[in-house]
Parts: sequence; structure tokens; C-alpha cells
Amino acid sequence: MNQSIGIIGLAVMGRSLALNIADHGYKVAGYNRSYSVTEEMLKTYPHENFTGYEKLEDFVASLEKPRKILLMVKAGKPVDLLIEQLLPMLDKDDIVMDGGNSFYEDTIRREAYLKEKGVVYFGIGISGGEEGARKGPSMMPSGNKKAYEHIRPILESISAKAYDEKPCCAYIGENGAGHFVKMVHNGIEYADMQMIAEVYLLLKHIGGCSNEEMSNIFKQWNQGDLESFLIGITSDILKEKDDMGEGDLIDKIKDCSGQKGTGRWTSIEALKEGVDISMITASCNARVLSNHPQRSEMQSTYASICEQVKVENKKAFIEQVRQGMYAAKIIAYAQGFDLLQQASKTYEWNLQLGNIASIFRAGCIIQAKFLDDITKAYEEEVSHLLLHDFFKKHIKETHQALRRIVVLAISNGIPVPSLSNALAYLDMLSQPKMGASLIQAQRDYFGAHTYERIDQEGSFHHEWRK
Ligand code: NBP
Repeated sequence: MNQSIGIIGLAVMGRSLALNIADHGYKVAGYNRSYSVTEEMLKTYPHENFTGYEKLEDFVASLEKPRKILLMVKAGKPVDLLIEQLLPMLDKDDIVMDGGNSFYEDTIRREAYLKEKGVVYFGIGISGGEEGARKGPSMMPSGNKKAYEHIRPILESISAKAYDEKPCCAYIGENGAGHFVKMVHNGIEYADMQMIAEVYLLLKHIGGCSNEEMSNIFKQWNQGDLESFLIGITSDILKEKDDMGEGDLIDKIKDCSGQKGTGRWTSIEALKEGVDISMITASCNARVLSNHPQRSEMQSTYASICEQVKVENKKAFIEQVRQGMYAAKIIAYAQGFDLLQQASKTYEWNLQLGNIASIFRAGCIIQAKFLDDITKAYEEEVSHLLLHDFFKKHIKETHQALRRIVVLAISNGIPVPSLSNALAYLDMLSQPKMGASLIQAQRDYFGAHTYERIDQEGSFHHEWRK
């Protein structure tokens, strides 16, 4: 009974986290449904602080009390099955944590269920993939605040550290808050990736840039306002040679992308909350359309419907693209954080948005320089990111560039769904008219839904059919 923490699920994430925790001096017990996986781990990654167990009972019995058990298994049914298996072996105040990509509503349900049984439950959003889990992920734990003190030292010690040495791990709120925040993190990740993919098309087809030139452009951008993990890896990707043939690897990769569903969850939740996260939704749709079975037929049918415009001043165009992407990036994060703000009200989570931006600064996929500015903005209690002085200044400086590159892309037939949705979002919010007056009139016309006037308070109905 001397193991500090137990991990169930020793696939890539569980194994990497187990080794990370063991590196920090904690004694770690490991259990995997298929024992061969545990054996393989013990053989390939032996660690003095890690012990593998074949039987779940022995694993549970090895843990010091209150027991701390981290589940790192496939999200969904496996988590419920494991909880049922564990329950008879647990004591009051033991702590079960789910570090998988669970849907936040499942976490809310499980937390309430285990509370009735006297067991503490935490949902922990974890970002960073295998490398993050091994060397320091960004972590979003939620559950009982008092019980958090039992797990805080371990989580903070293994999490990534930002440049100011602050851990990228913070208590997020009650029940499903951590998994909700992780879900929105993934949604923003979809938008970030899609934006970069659109910029790649613009630079390639309108700017006429080679892969090597683009790699250098992204490398340079990664030293300024756009500095981020995703811009950095894009620069690496574009210069990678094909190890199975001639040329650059990027040119050999099929133009279709998959998804596991967290971006889709984010979009669905935003629709339910009545929050516009059009860039994230557009990014999910782009992945869906990239796999459309009739895509090649559409290509042969409509390939030549667009004019071809080439830019005259390549250098100026590249700078325009950089500025346009920066404007769109601010809008993507503004949309994601707007959803967090609304969900915080709905679920009474009291989310600290500044803190959340700050734990995204390292270890996770959307880590970016400007998250520091988002933290500052929310610490000053701004109601919407686009209304904070710092972002107002940058949007005012860059929105024309965004408009120009979107127009150029559209006239060239280059699909830019995330960039154009960024622009539409800004235009809708900033222009005095978005056509909603006519929508009101139509609704009153066909459904007597009433309408509001600009010159009088109240609701009115008009007899449209005379
Ligand atoms: P997987 O998501 O591929 O899940 C495999 C693990 O789940 C194995 O240990 C497997 O045991 C176990 N498992 C299954 Br499947 N059903 C089980 C059951 N009924 N009872 C007990 N164990 C069961 O592993 P992963 O990629 O390491 O991810 C773990 C979690 O972390 C997931 O929720 C994932 O979404 C999340 N996540 C992953 C990443 C990433 O980059 N991969 C990043 C962030 C979060 P077995 O060996 O016996 O089949």
C-alpha cells in the first residue's frame, strides 16, 4: 500500500503520463485490461517508480489512501464499465480521475453518481498528445474544489510550464467544466489548423510560393505575433522530404482529413448555447467535405468556373496574408472564449477565462504567444475579446488585409471557409444592419411572431395580408 497514484489504461497516453509522473518521484501503479500491454511497457520502458499489475484488485490494493486512480482509456462506455468494476473495491473519499476525452455531460453524470457512493470524481481535460503527456501536458481538472488539493501537487508537477515557469494546470470548476474547456480547446484547434491550411492554399496558388518558400515564411511568422506550436510545425512539415520517393512529402499526402469528433461536439454545444463559433463549425465542415464521395466528380464538372488572378507584388501579398490570418486568429479565439463564457453561466462553473488562456500557453496544441494577451484581457474582465483595447487595435490594423485576401481567394475559387467566416462574424457584429429587421417582418408575416420597433418599446403585430 505505498503507490502514490494508479493509472488504468497503458496505451500511448496512459503510458506516457505514467512515466512522466514516475519521473517526478511519485510511485506509480499501472493496470491495463490486456496484461500483454503492461508487460510490453515494463519491458520497453522500465522505470524504478513504476509497477505494473495483472489483477485490478492487486492494483487497487497497492494504492495509498485516499486512493488516486487516473483512467486513461477510450472515452465512452469503457469509462462507465471501469467505474462499475472499481466501485466495490473503493473506499469513501477515494479519488477517480478521467483524463480521457470524455464528453462533459458524461462527466457531470459520473461525478454525481460517484458522489452518492462517497467517491470523489474528477474530469481532467488533457492536451498535448503523446509528447505532451510524456514531457508536460496542459491540464484542465474539474471536480470537488476541496478534494483538488489531494491531486494538485501531482498534476502541477507533471504539467507543462510556461515561459514564466507557471504550471499549465489549474482548477477549472465543478463536475464537467474541465472536459468542456478541453472540448472547446479542440474546437479552437480545428479553426487554427483550418486557417493555416487556407493560408497555405493562398500562398501556393495566388502567391506562387514553393514549399520551401512557405516553410521559410511560416518560420519567420513564428517569430512574431503569430508565434504558436501549429505555425512552427507547419514550417517543419513544408520542408520535409518524401522518404518513400522523390520531392516534398506534403505533395504526396491525400487531400482529405479525418476527425475524432471533439470539434463537432463544440459546434453542437455552441448551437445549443446560442453562441456563434462559425469558424470552428466551418472547420469541421471542411474536414467533412474533404471526404465527400462526389468530390472528384464535382472537380471534373466545375473545375474551370473561376478566374485566375495572380498577385503583382508578392512580398506585399505575403504580408497581407499574415495580417489577415492574425485578424482571423483573434476572431477564432474570441468565438471559442465566448462559448466558454456562456457555458460558465449556464452550468454555474465560474470559469476564470484568463486562467484558462494561461494554461493553454504551453503543452497543448493551441499554445500561442498571444494567449498572454488573452489572459490580460480577461483579467481586466472584458465582456468580449474584440472589445479589449489590445485586440481592438490589432483588428483595426488587420481587418482590411483579411477582407482583401478573402476577396482574392473567392475570385480565384480557393476555398477559405474559416477566413471568410471570420470576416462575416466581424461584419455582422460591427455593421449597423445585418438584415434582421426583414427576418422579424417575415416571422410576423407568416407566424404572427410580432416585431420590435426602433421608435417605441414593446412587441407589435402588423396585419400584413390585407
Ligand atoms: P485509446 O483511446 O486508444 O484507448 C485504448 C485504451 O483503452 C487501452 O488501454 C485499452 O485497453 C483501454 N480500454 C478499452 Br479500448 N476498453 C476498455 C475497457 N472496457 N476496460 C478497460 N480498458 C479499456 O488510448 P489513448 O490514445 O492512450 O487515449 C486515452 C484517452 O486519452 C482517450 O480518451 C483519448 O481520447 C484521450 N486523449 C488522447 C490523446 C492522444 O493524442 N492520443 C490526447 C489527449 C487525450 P486494451 O489494451 O485492453 O485494449
